[in-house]
This record gives sequence, C-alpha cells and structure tokens, in this order.
Amino acid sequence: MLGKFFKKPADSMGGRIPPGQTLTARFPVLTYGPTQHYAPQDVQVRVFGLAREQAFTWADLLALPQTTLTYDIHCVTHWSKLDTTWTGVRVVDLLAALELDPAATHVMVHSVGGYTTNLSLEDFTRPENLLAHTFEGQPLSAEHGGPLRLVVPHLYFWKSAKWLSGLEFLPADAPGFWEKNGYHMRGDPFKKQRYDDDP
Ligand SMILES: Nc1nc2c(c(=O)[nH]1)N[C@H]1C(S)=C(S)[C@@H](COP(=O)(O)O)O[C@H]1N2
Ligand SMILES: [Mo]
Repeated sequence: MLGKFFKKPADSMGGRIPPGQTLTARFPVLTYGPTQHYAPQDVQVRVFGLAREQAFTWADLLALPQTTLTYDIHCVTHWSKLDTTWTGVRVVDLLAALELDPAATHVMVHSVGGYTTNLSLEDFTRPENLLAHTFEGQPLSAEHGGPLRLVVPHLYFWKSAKWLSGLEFLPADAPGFWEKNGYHMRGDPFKKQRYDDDP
C-alpha cells in the first residue's frame, strides 16, 4: 500500500537524503489538532519577548521583499520531499525590520491554535528560512499552514510552524510543543536528532 507512494532511494541522491528517510512525491499533512482556517487579512505575526514589540499584518509582510526558494524537506516521521518551491518573506529580511535585545539567543515560534516550537537564533536566521505564503506558485493551503507558515528546511519539518502567529525572543532555549513531548531540542535530520535522548 505505502509502496505505491513511497520509494526507497537507490542511494542517498548525492547526500540529499538523510539517514533513515524515504522519498515521497506526495505531500503528507501532519498536524497535531485541527487545521486552522482564517483569511490572509487576519494574519498577524506578533514580535515580543526580548525585542521591540511589533505586529506584522499581511500587508506589512507583502511590503517586504518577496523571495522564491527551492529546497528539500524532511519530516521526523521518515519522509523526505525533494525540490519543494516556496515564496514568502525571508526571515533575514523580516529581522532587518526588528530591534532585538542583544540578550536574545533563541526564539519560540507560536502558531494560531497554540502550537509552539523553539529555535536557536543561529538556526532561525539562516538565509534560506522563509515566512512562506505560496507553495509551488499557489497560495499555501490551510492544511499545509496557509495563509502563512515558517519554513526552516535544514531541520526536521516540525520546526516549520504552520499558521504562524508569533515570534517570542528568549534569553535561553526552552522546549516547544513537540520538544516537551520527547522530540529533540534542535532536530537536525542529517544527525538523526529525532528524540531528546539522541546526541
Ligand atoms: N501549527 C502547527 N505547525 C506544525 C505542526 C502542527 O501540528 N501545528 N506540525 C509540524 C510537523 S510535526 C510537521 S512534520 C509539519 C508538517 O507540515 P505539512 O502538514 O505541511 O506536511 O508541520 C509542522 N508544523
Ligand atoms: Mo513531523
């Protein structure tokens, strides 16, 4: 049954497929709890914690530079998908509009519905990370986190929070939703950092 959709790569595709991952051409939906449904006009990304408080509306975000990038994504449930194309605001372009307290070292990413996930600033500020509103040239569907989700492709996909609503800058690392429930604090797929007892 799964064999119809998942195919084992003959090799690691030149190192693109992390250990233990299987390629899929589909795009599985993985959400804890219900899909959130709301209009782009209701998007608000609140910046708080160790930063000057600000709230970005949809119009604010569209007024920032828009970037389209293609990369591979890897889910902790063992699927990887190659060459996915996303459009949105690069995290670094948003950061240019923020005033962070120099004491900030981590960010807690918040979603509509209460999901959270933590990132170090080093992981959060990678140039390829996007606040994405478009997938393969189409508005991002609600199931996949539309109107707006974070995409952090170098870490397991649970770090890519759907229905982005807030960025809380912190003076230390703290676990988000899955990290409190046994997942690794960082989640590097090439290091197989799946669970909190993985090195
Ligand atoms: N808000 C929110 N974001 C989330 C999740 C979630 O449950 N809620 N699940 C995470 C997990 S575990 C994965 S693998 C990816 C799945 O994204 P997809 O459904 O677009 O494949 O979203 C991540 N972002
Ligand atoms: Mo996941």
